[in-house]
Amino acid sequence: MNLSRPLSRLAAAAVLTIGAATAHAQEGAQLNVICSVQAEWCNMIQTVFARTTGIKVNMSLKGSGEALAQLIAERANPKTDVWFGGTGDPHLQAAEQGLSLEYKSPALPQLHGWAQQQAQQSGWKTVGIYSGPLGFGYNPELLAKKKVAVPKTWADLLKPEYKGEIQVANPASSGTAYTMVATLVQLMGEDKAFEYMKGLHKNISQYTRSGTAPIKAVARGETSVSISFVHDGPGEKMQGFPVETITPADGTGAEIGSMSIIKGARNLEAAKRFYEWALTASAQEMGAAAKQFQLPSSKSAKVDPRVPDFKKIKFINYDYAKYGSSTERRRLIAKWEKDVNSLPR
Ligand code: S7P
Repeated sequence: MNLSRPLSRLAAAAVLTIGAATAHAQEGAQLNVICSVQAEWCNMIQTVFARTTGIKVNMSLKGSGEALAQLIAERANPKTDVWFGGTGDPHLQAAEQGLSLEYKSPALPQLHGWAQQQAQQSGWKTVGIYSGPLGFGYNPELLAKKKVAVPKTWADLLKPEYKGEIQVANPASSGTAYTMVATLVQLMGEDKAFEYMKGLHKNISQYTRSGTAPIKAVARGETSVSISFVHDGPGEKMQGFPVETITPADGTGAEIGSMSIIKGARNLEAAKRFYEWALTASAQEMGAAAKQFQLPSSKSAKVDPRVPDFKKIKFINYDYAKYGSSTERRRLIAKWEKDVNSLPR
């Protein structure tokens, strides 16, 4: 396989830093991973991990909500060993439902507090691998053409000039969209948040299945505004698309992208090895090398200048334990379906 330049550099670094690991390369060993970040990053970790350890990685790409649904369906006969990436709430739900394995990594002290807290809150059944703020993506060219201002607050999105201009994913299938629902409920209180989402519904052109689809639609000029993780913007921009991002001035939430080992994993030793590797700084720096700009959870990982500056963003105090619980997640999604999605637009 022909590796791109950043990939070959990272592969070389990984081979050097995990040089000892190659000494016990596990010929014939395999690992089944559900990967919930974008394809380029998934492909990179698949290639580099296999090169450094000799363990073949069978990778299946799925958004967070879909990944959780697959793990629930596989419960009696798990085919997955590790779930890498995706929003933290469904990882917490998987932990609560006994789908993931308790595993306390010796690398935990090398991670930021929020990543350790995610591990602790799950009873050590998941861990934070990155974080990223929720905000808006917008196409400056389309907005200028339509003479519509850049939205700066959640309230702005209710204005009539955005009618048919906004895309967001469906919270039943997307962890990104569930993060939006949970953020609004915490920011406004539940009653006001649902009134808000009913108003927003009138301006939505499409609820997509995947959380990353709306910002791709913005980048390609199919819609003017998206509700998205803002770290997904720079990668689109690097491909030459006109897309910018902004976080709402009235406050927003953030995901703790997580990783879990699946209970009943058939390749447990390989799963633990992958897990430890994925927590190293060099493995985490592959996100930016793959044009994905979440904040890495390893305190030693280099932070790319395109990673959103968390210090400049007004964050709510997101209650990950409460909004990651199965009961709360199911209740809010059912309420959104009944009270919001069923309304005409
Ligand atoms: O990789 C980008 C990203 O935004 O996608 C992940 C997640 O799978 C989103 O999927 P859904 O919303 O479709 O469930 C995020 O964790 C990640 O930051």
